[in-house]
Amino acid sequence: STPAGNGIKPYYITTPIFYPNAAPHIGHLHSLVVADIYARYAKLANADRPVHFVNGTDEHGLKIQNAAKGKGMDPLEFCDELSVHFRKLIEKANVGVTRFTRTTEKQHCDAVSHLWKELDARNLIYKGRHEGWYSVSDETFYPATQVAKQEKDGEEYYISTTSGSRVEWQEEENYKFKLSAFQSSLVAHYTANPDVVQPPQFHADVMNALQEPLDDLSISRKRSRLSWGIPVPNDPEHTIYVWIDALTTYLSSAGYPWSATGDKGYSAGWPPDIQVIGKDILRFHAIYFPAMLQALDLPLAKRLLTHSHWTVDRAKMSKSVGNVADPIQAIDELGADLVRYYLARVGGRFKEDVDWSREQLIKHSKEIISLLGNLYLRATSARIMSRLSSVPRPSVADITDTGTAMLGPFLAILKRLPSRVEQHMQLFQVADAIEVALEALQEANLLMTVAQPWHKSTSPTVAADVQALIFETLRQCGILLQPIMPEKTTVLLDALGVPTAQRTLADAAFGRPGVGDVRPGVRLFNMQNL
Ligand code: ME8
Repeated sequence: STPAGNGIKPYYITTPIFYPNAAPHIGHLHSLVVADIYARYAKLANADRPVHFVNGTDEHGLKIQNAAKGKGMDPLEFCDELSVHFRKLIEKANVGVTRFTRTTEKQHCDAVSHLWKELDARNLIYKGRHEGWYSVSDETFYPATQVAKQEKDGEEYYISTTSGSRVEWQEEENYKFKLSAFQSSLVAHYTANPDVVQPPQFHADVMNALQEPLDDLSISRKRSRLSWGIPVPNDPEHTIYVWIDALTTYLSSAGYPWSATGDKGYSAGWPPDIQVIGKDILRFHAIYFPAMLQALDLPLAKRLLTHSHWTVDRAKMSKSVGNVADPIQAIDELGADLVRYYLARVGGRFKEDVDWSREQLIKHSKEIISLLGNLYLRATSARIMSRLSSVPRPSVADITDTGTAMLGPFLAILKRLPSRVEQHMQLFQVADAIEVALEALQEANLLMTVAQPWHKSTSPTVAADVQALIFETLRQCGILLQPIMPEKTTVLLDALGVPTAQRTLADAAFGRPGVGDVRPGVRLFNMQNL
């Protein structure tokens, strides 16, 4: 189920695979939407290049083992039930995942065993004692410097100061991966490729983390403690650490170990063009996984797009805490596109945490309904349509500013619009890309108000020019916003009569042919209750 090769390396994009210990929340949808925006954008940029988009569920480990036990369920049955919710969300939100991987699938488990054996064959695995503070919720050890004692209702316990999760002291003999051997090659990689980790502040975090000596990584647990996982090859008394298992999904979902192709996965898409992650798991993706890949002599991901968190009343939304916003409920109320729009518009800056609220969701929905939906209705109003019924629509490339001083600055905005959006997208500034389109829509609305094309005091020629430029704005924005709001932009471009073959990124250039028979009165959003 990996894309067929035609000489072009598929565009490969991944999101984290989620723990199915509870139903998905808005944070999960956020990662999915961000990745979907780039997957769709890649398609618009090059329709011939296959897109491979991976997501799935991370089903092994203590966290799931305990959650299933708490429900009195068999862990696989438990995962069967919850994994479905993640799939449903993907469908409902129109996210174009091409491969949904469950880590309990045989093909994946085989890939993990293979990877272990490869590391072992390179002498990078050894048995040693391990002790430290383990968080089941985060499935990770924390150094003593990141652990603090807490007291609540007379009970004493320890938490990680990084995530706030509870930690427990654990000591046992287990297998370790020689992570320390990759310290200098990782520093060299990030020094030579300072653009990999985006936005730049997270590159700085990775460089800082690499200033500290890397400890070898404990990569197995005694079976008596953790039975729900993939056994260590040739030592069934140990279970493979869930993060080694989970990170291997990115490889297994692209067909690793590629014994048949011999091209290190290139024809299946390897390496990823973009891996989208939340900042909580930066270390796993920027240090552990690249070290594993270096160990295996495989190319590293080209970009690691790291986003911050959605909070509720400033606390990180999380399944364990229970302060979550339900994405299904939001989509049922407003439709997928308005939720996607809000996530991208507000969460698309990636640098800092943002607070989720229904009021903000409604406020931003109204913003786009008014700027885009109402602009369409204004430009195709009955009065304008009847005034211009016998005036031929000018070609926008021929429109000049003669006679009015209004059109010049607006023409300049439209001419620059596609390249400005593209620049922001390439720099992973999704929110800024959207804002550039919103500015153009705002100016278009203003132009309508000032030029009054419906009024008899405005000459029919000027009125026709103004209407043609509004249509052009709608056409350009319709094309450029397709990755954000795929359904609504399709309705818009259909209503404008833009042929489906003329909706690529290149078609967004000012003055490209496109607008055909415009259907008046089409309501993009039907939201009387907002
Ligand atoms: O960490 N805001 O799974 P997970 C924004 N299985 N994004 C959020 C978020 C929030 N409040 N909460 C979660 C795991 N996310 C592992 C990953 S990958 C090989 C294994 C998103 O279910 C964000 O992408 O805890 C974060 O990194 C991910 O969900 C964690 O999901």
